[in-house]
Amino acid sequence: MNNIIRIVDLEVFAKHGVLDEEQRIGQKFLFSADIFTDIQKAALFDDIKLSTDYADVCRRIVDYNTENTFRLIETAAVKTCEMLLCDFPLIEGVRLEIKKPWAPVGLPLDYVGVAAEKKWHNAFVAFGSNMGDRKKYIDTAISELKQTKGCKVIKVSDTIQTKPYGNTDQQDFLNGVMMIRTFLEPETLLDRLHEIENNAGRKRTVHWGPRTLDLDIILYDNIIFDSEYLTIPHYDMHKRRFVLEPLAQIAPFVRHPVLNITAIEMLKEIE
Ligand code: PH2
Ligand code: MG
Ligand code: MG
Repeated sequence: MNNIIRIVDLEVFAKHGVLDEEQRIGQKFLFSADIFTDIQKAALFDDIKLSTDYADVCRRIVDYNTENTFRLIETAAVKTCEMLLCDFPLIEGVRLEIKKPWAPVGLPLDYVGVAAEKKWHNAFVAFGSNMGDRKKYIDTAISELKQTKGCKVIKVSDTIQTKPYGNTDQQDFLNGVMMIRTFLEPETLLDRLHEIENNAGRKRTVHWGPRTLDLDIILYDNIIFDSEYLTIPHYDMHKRRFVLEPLAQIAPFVRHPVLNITAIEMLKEIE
């Protein structure tokens, strides 16, 4: 992300603040943004339609922050980043700083401020179902993810019927993988996937038991992440044909960040 459109110290009179008088009277805020976007094509054709008009961006920042009030400038910063990613399709990422020069601190200072960064990430989500109307659970999940703010479904693999792996005494699965673009952080994305599983009536009774809907994050950019609730890459993805086959169909050259081999190579390894 080396191409930047830069806005510095845009003045916005807004009512963000924790104190009553801040919410009532309002004060001056200064917004600065580094907009990460590919400017090469616009430069080549010298055409504004191939870029993002900084005047439109400035107007949206002003409108959004006068129409909404937040207690924290943290919230204003993060939500303004998200708004810009949603409203301007060519923006890949935003680094935004908000300065509050009149912050009621009661001590002389230049300003207080926060900076936030948000960008689109590429992630792969594996889906599976082996109970009830399997196709309907999967189709509904895909459309719910499409309607999720901060998630765009880019590609969906064919759905394949697979024998249960692990606990084999259960119905066959329908499985597939989708590629998404998201500005949700991995754990926030996981929360949303759990919500969609719950909407499908998913009950967490038997570990590895039959399920109406299972949604697993298998890759997220090339991060390696491990917490109590979430492991990325998915700990067993490189051994599962029902993940690798659909993954290799939509992203043959995507790499496993730990093993450093492509989806096609992983699939060959298990054959
Ligand atoms: N999911 C599991 C365990 N076993 N087998 C198949 N064929 N498909 C799955 O999605 C699957 C599985 C745990 O999530
Ligand atoms: Mg699973
Ligand atoms: Mg799961």
